Amino acid sequence: MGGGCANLVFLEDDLARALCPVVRIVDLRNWVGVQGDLDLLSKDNLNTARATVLYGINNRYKIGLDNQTFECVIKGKVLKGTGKSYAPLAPGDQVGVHFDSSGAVQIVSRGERNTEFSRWNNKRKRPQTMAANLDVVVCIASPESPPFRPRFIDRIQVTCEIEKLPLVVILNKADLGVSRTIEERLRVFQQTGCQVLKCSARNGSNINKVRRLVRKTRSVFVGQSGVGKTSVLNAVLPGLNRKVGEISNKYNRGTHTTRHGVLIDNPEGGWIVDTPGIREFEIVEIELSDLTFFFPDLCAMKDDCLLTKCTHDHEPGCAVMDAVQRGDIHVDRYESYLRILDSMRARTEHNGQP
Ligand SMILES: Nc1nc2c(ncn2[C@@H]2O[C@H](COP(=O)(O)OP(=O)(O)OP(=O)(O)O)[C@@H](O)[C@H]2O)c(=O)[nH]1
Ligand SMILES: [Zn+2]
Repeated sequence: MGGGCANLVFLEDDLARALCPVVRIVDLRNWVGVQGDLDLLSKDNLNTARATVLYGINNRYKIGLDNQTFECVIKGKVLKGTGKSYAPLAPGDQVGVHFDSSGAVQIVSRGERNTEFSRWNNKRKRPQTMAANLDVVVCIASPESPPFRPRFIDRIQVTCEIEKLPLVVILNKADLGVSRTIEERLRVFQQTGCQVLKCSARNGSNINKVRRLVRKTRSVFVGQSGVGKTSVLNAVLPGLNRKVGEISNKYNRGTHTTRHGVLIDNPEGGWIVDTPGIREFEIVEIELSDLTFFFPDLCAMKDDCLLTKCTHDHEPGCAVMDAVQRGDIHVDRYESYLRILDSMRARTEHNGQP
């Protein structure tokens, strides 16, 4: 692993020294799972290092520590303080790992996250973190095969606004042609604070721009299946050669080639998390009345609404609806807002909450 993502703490014996040569004592006190156990950690579990989670499958995790990777499990199977989420760890998480004298490696704690990118897992009714400790989210889309779905990107943007994470929208497969309607919708993303880039993993156009964007940066690539997340990644990091999927002829969409999120080290600094294609993206739980804050274009209008508690879907004197009428807010953005509002209301009713 590059980028100094792993530092050894409480280094005591030769085994740990051999496993991880970088030595730096760090304070683990604010780490989830550590509170109350610090004495135990420092006195008895001396061979503890700090590492980065690369991926996890069925409670088994691959972690990166300097230039090595290790397979490990969570000590006691549960990390204190992480019970309310779909999984305790995500790619990008910083973890404290313990090496015992037999060479076994166990995760004992998780570092506090600076940022996280999460979706709502409707089946398990919990937030599911796709990547942690990010600098930027990169949403990849395509004009065709699969078709452009701007309302999907809106949901990614709302999530980034919630987390205060910058979003870059990349339209891959630009070699297939980009319609005026798509250009117009991309402009809205630009106007609402996102960086927008068109590229083609197939003919290499603008791949150097994507490369510059992710250099020395911690990022996650998200998008529907088949838009070319892995293809862009392969183009940006030559020699990577991750498996690329086929577009199914029957459904004109991807075939979910990437099965779980994986953190990939960037030799030029930083890392990228490649994630599985997402079919439906549900937003994590927020106060219904806060949704407008996460649509910058709607938010700019809302202070002129007649009612302070306006939800902008039926109220008289609604400045947001007026702006949609005038064409100052893109009608499809408003549609997106209404659909999210609906799904959040349905979720609240389902949970039996007021
Ligand atoms: N025309 C064109 N096709 C592309 C481009 N990039 C990728 N593809 C094709 O799109 C298909 C899907 O590519 P992947 O990279 O596997 O897409 P993905 O988004 O990673 O898919 P999942 O892993 O299923 O989420 C493959 O057949 C690629 O060859 C491009 O720039 N132009
Ligand atoms: Zn309103």
